[in-house]
Amino acid sequence: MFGESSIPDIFQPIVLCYALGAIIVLSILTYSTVVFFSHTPRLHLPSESIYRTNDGGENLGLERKHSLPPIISPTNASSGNIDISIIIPCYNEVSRLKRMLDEAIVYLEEHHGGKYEIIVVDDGSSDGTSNFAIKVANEYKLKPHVMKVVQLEKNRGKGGAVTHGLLHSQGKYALFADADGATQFSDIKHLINYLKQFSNEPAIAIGSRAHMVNTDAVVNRSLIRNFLMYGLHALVFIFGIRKIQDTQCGFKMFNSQAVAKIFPHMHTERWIFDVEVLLLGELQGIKMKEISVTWKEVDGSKVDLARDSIAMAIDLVVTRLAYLFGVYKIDECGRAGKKQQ
Ligand SMILES: Nc1nc2c(ncn2[C@@H]2O[C@H](COP(=O)(O)OP(=O)(O)O)[C@@H](O)[C@H]2O)c(=O)[nH]1
Ligand SMILES: [Mg+2]
Repeated sequence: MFGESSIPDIFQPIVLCYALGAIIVLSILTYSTVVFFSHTPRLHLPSESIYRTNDGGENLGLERKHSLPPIISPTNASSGNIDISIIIPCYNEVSRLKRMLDEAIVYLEEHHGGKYEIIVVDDGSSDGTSNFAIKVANEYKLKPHVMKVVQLEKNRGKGGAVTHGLLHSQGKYALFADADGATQFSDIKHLINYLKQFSNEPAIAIGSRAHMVNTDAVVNRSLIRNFLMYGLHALVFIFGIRKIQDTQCGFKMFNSQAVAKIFPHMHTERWIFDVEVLLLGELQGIKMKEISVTWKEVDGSKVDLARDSIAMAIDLVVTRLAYLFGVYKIDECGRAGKKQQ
C-alpha cells in the first residue's frame, strides 16, 4: 500500500514534520491574535455607583446623589420588590430619547405602575442627556427613584453601559432597550409572557426582527447597511450562534436569575456584546427564545458603518474563539465576588 503512495517513503516523515510545524505555528498565531484582540472590561469607578433622580424640584442640578443597589453577582441575584427594570444605554441621545421615554412611561404607568424602574445609563454623553432624562421624569411627575440616571465618566460602549445598568437593576425582569425607540415598547408584554414560565430558572427573551427581513423596514435601509447586516449574520452563523436569527436587536429581556448568570461575566463592551450575552447563555444551558417584535428604522444611528463593522467582525470572531481557547473564562471579570468588585 505505502509503496503506491505518490510521496516516496523517505520524504514522508519530512512532510509530516512540516505539516505538524505549520499546524503549531498557525495555532500559536491564532491564539496570540485572540489574546491581542480580547477585552478586559474596566471595573466601574466610584462615581459610577451613584445615580440621580428627579428629587431636586424643577431646577435641574439640585438633585441629591444616591448609591445604586449593590452589584448583582452569580451568588447574589436581585431580590428587589420591583417587577420590571428598563435599562436604556444612551450616548448623546437628547434628540431621540423623548419619544422612547414617552412610549415607555405611558405603557409602564398603565401596566406596572409603582412596580418598575427606568435606569438611564448615560455613557459619557456631551449633549446633556442625563439632565434631559431628569427633565422628562419631572415632566411626567414620576416619583423619585422610578427613574435613575447613572453617568459614566468615560464612554464605554453600548455593551459596557447595558452591563452596568443590568448589574444594578432590581427587577424580577430586566429589559435593555435602545434609546431611539425603534422597537414598539408595548411588545415587552410578549417577552414577559415568555419569561413568566420560568419561576426558578434563568431565561432570556430575545426581541427579534427576523420576521421583518423582507418588509419595507429592512428593504428600505441603505444597500451598504443591508450588505453589512447579511455579512454579520453569516459570521454569527459560522461562529456559532445558530439557533438565534437576530442576535443584534436592542430589545432583550432577562429574569433576575439570568442577569446574575450572565452579566457578571461580560467582557465585550462594544456593539458585539449581544453575541457574548447569547454565548454565555448557551454555554450555561440557559433557556432562551426569539420573540418577534415590531420595529422601525429610526434616524440618527450611532453606528459608523466603515469603522464599526470592521471592529464588530473582529470582536465577533475573537469572542467565539476566546471562549473556545479558554482566553475568556466565566468568573474572571472581577464582578463575580471572587476578585475585587
Ligand atoms: N452606552 C452607549 N450606548 C451607545 C453608544 N452608541 C450607541 N449607543 C446606544 O445604543 C443604542 C442603539 O444605538 P443606535 O445608534 O440606534 O444603533 P442602531 O440601531 O444599531 O443603528 C442607543 O440607545 C444608543 O444611545 C455608545 O457608545 N455607548
Ligand atoms: Mg437604532
